[in-house]
Amino acid sequence: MSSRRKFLHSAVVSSAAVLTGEKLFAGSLYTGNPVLNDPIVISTWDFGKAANATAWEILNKGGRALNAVEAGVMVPEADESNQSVGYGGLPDRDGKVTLDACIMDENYNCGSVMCLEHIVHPISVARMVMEKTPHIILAGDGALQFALANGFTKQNLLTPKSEHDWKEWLKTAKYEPVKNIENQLYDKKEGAMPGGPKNHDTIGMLAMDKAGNFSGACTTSGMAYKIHGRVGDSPIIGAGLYVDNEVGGATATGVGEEVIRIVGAHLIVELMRQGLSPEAACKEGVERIIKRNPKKAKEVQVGFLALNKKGEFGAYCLQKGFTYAVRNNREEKIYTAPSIY
Ligand code: SD4
Repeated sequence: MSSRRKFLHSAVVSSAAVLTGEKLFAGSLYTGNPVLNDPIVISTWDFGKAANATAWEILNKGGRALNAVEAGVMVPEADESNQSVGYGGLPDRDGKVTLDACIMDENYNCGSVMCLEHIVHPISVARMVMEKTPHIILAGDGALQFALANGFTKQNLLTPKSEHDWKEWLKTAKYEPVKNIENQLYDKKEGAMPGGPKNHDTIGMLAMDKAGNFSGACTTSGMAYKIHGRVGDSPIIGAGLYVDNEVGGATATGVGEEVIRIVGAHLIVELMRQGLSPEAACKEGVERIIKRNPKKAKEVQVGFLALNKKGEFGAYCLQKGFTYAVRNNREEKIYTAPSIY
């Protein structure tokens, strides 16, 4: 094809795509009328159930979604048996437990901490960044300094169990950062990171309160044995978490690098705005990851979870095994997300 013909051809193809897009979404643009007096909280993985129970106490009394999600995710943060969130999280390759967390409310207010050490509840530091500073993100030593100046206490987060697991990993770990990171991505048999906890992962939580307002929180110790300083999707607003009070919210778990590339949570919220159901939007998100690199997508896990203003929820993931927990007036249940593979 001549370059002029090639140009004309692609121009026709792209205008057809735009037209199809308009047709697809015509008339279904999301209106966002909230459901009132019917609160709901959803969160990633089985351990989300206990976190939801705490969030539910607040929602059921008419409390604010923001307070519910903060209190909810504090449960796994403090649970030392959970080796992928907060206290007891698996360390980076240097043996340091570094935590990532973010929180977002119904007014686009958000706060985030990245690579924070020594603090059991990074989510509360993230909330303080949101409420007490003109900033959104604090990272590393600066985040720690801010936390300590605001009444948080320093604690050793590396439990004997996580230290033991890290030392075992060190026996075979080759210092080849990229390869090692890829090697620990996903163990299809176990549904979790090899050398890491089984079925334990980031907690992302979304809630709608009785007033129909949304908030979300996301907190993690990130990928086990990562390079010191590595930050995943979880504390990045738009990637690991996004909330838009007109539409709903979305959160992510799995290999953060894949989620960041497609700005996953924001993408899913925007797809819901255009009329997709939470599940269909999450599916489109994982398909976007496959489209970029189909070979890589087969080797990693990413799961998305979403909730809209009607109180409808849904999820989708790459590999089998992603579960999420739901609590509302009608049910307290763990669902298994549909997967592509
Ligand atoms: C990260 N998304 O740091 C987080 C960790 C996670 O399964 O969810 N792992 O990339």
